[in-house]
Amino acid sequence: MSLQAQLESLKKETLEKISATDDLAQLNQIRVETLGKKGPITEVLRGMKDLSPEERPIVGGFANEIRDLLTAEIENRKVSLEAVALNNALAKETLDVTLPGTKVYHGTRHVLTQIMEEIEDIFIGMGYQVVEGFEVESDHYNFERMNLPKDHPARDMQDTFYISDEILIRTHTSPVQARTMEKHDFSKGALRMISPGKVFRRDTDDATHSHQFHQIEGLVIDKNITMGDLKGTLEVMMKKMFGEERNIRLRPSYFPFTEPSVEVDVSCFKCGGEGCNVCKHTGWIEILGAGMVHPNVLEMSGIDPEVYTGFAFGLGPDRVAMLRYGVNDIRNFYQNDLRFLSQFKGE
Ligand code: FA5
Repeated sequence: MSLQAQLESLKKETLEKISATDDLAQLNQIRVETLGKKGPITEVLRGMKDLSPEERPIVGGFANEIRDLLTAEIENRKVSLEAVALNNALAKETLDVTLPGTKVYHGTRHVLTQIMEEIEDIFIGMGYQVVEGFEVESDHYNFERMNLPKDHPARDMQDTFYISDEILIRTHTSPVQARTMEKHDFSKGALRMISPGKVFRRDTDDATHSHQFHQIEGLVIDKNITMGDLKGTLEVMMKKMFGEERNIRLRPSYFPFTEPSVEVDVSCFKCGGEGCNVCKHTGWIEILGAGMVHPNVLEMSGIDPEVYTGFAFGLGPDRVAMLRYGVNDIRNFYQNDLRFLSQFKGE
């Protein structure tokens, strides 16, 4: 067979193979086999030296023509096979951008933090400063400066966790009173502060008691402060927290650091005072302890009780939250169950 005839049949055979394949790897194989260094076309071109000078340009031209033709055909086939592969991939991996996205879970501040910040805002609005105290306190500030000397029987009301004889974790936020009073400069005006924070007691946990809970201490000292100021202040706070229709009542009580002392009740949020299971059929719910600051407490902090008077209160925000949301067990606040906590979304 002449060289031209060989090339002609190679061309025909290769064109058939190109159109028969639908696989890119196989197409590449055809290219290497036909046009590669060891392929038949290179072979023909190499054998040209044995041809007569007349034949050489004719065969050479023909071989080049076939090589160019096959190169172009392989390239065309490659482009169309790639387009098919791309279309198949697009069809398979279709993404519906109109489907709803995956929701990102947003946490919220703890319900007790929300309540405490709300109470802070009410008092900030009345010109109070917010003071932070220490959770680890000394016996001196927690008890003695609150008019509870060592061996005072009223210490039993607040049994606690001692770290040493003199160091304990505080049983109430009242030590912040003494720490703030002794630093206050009365030439700059009245002392008005609240102090929220954690407190600890050796109480047995039940539906309304936890060994760790929160308090918000309040203290106002100036000339001519009376029980009327205390009552008015608490009334404003309660109405803001529980609604305008709420009333409060003051009952005589005893705290060593206030004289006189009161327990403050709020009219029941559920029955409005009629009596129900929430208020134990009394129409009232106890929410805080308060009173006029005892002259001994003022004196121990270097304040003259003949010139200055003041009131103080200690409020339990855990109980406020229970009343506000109708939570019937205080322990829910401390068990970190998201099914419970995530109900309080905050504003
Ligand atoms: C005191 O702790 C006083 N320091 C409050 C005070 C301050 C009186 C300033 C006068 C002047 P009491 O022990 O009653 O008082 O606690 C105050 C409030 O804390 C209670 O009304 C209640 O709301 C809350 N409380 C007390 N014990 C617990 C407990 N174990 N778990 C949850 N809340 C409690």
